[in-house]
This record gives sequence, C-alpha cells and structure tokens, in this order.
Amino acid sequence: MRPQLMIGNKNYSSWSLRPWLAARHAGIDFDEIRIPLYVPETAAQIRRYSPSGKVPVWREGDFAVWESLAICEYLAEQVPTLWPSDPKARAVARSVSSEMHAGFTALRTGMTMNARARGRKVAETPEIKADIDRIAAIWTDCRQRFGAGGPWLFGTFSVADAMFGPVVLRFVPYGVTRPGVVDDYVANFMADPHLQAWIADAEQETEVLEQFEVGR
Ligand SMILES: N[C@@H](CCC(=O)N[C@@H](CS)C(=O)NCC(=O)O)C(=O)O
Repeated sequence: MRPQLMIGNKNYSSWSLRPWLAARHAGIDFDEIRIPLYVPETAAQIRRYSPSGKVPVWREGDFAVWESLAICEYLAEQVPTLWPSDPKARAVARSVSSEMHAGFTALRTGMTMNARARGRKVAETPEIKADIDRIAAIWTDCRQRFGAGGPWLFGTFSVADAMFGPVVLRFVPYGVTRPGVVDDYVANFMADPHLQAWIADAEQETEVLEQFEVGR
C-alpha cells in the first residue's frame, strides 16, 4: 500500500507544503489526500486520519506520523540525503528547521501563505520586519557556509529548504524583496518544478478563505 499524505488546501496550508516538498524531492511515492480547511466538515475529516486533529499527517496503513518536521525526519530516515551529510552542516540544518517550525509568528500570522495571489500589500510591522531580517540572516549564513554555490541552503535540497518553502509563498504574493541572497533564493525556489506543480494545483482550487486573503 502506498503511503498517504493528508494535506490541507494547497493555496493556504503552509504546514502541508513542507513534507509534501520533502517527499517529492526525495522521490518517495505517495498518494495525497486533500482535506479542505475551515469548513464545517474539516474537523471530523481530519480526525479520521490525524491523532492531533491537524494536517499534515503521513500514513502507512494504521501507522501515522504527524507534525511537519517529524514527517520530514521520518522521510529522511528513508532518504538520508534529505539532510546534509556533513555532521556540522546537518546540525545547522536541523537548527534552522527547528527555528522555522517553532517561530516567525509575526510573519506567519501577518503574511499568510497564499500560493496563487500576487501584488498584495501588507505593512512590514517591526515584528514582521524582524522575522524577515532573521530569515535573511539564516539564508545568507547557510548559503555562504554550506550552499556550495547551488540554489539551495545546503547545496542540494534538504529538509531546511522544505521548511522555508512556505516563506517563499509569502514573499512572492506580498512583494517582499531584499537584494542579494533573499531575492536569489526566492527566484531559485520559484523555478523548482515541484513548487510550480503545487502552485498550479492551488490555482485550480475554488475555495476562498477570507481570513487568509490579506493585503488586497
Ligand atoms: N505544528 C503543526 C501545525 C499544523 C497545523 O496547524 N495545520 C493546520 C493547517 S496548515 C490545520 O490542520 N488546521 C486545522 C485546524 O486547526 O482545525 C505542524 O508542523 O504540522
């Protein structure tokens, strides 16, 4: 039986995008089950699959892994190249992935992910600006020390890139630019065929969740 990844709306579900990108880049076959979020049926549908009541969830029959970063870790057990091979690079990749998983609340709530929107405008409050500055510092440090001149944070695609993918789908719709590493990384990521496939699917979705349509 093929593994299944339960995800939310591709336009809005930033947490779902992370393990989806990791599995696609790792070449792991899976079926995706999309559960539209924040409609009356959502809670009951998610509960059928997810112990935490949230997506994403990775399932292999009765076995479930939940929490985006834990799913990425599980996928990396099968395809170790999802983490850098050098122990110090791997430790830093885990540090920035955990930092992303646990933080950046102002950016995540003020600039909600919107895969298909363009030309939105949200004021960069001091809190949002601080998050953007910290992300810029992380991307610059990782690419300078470990990027090996490639498009990704640690040379080849890693869990760290999967964790920051949804940031790209925040910077693009709200026009967040920073000359240099940030703009370069965003452009590289936007050219990724897997991210493009996700965006194409988001463009086909018909649900509009007003609470996430900010900056119009
Ligand atoms: N920390 C979790 C966050 C998961 C999460 O918040 N998922 C949202 C969708 S992006 C969800 O399931 N919302 C449905 C709900 O809360 O009812 C992770 O990393 O997977």
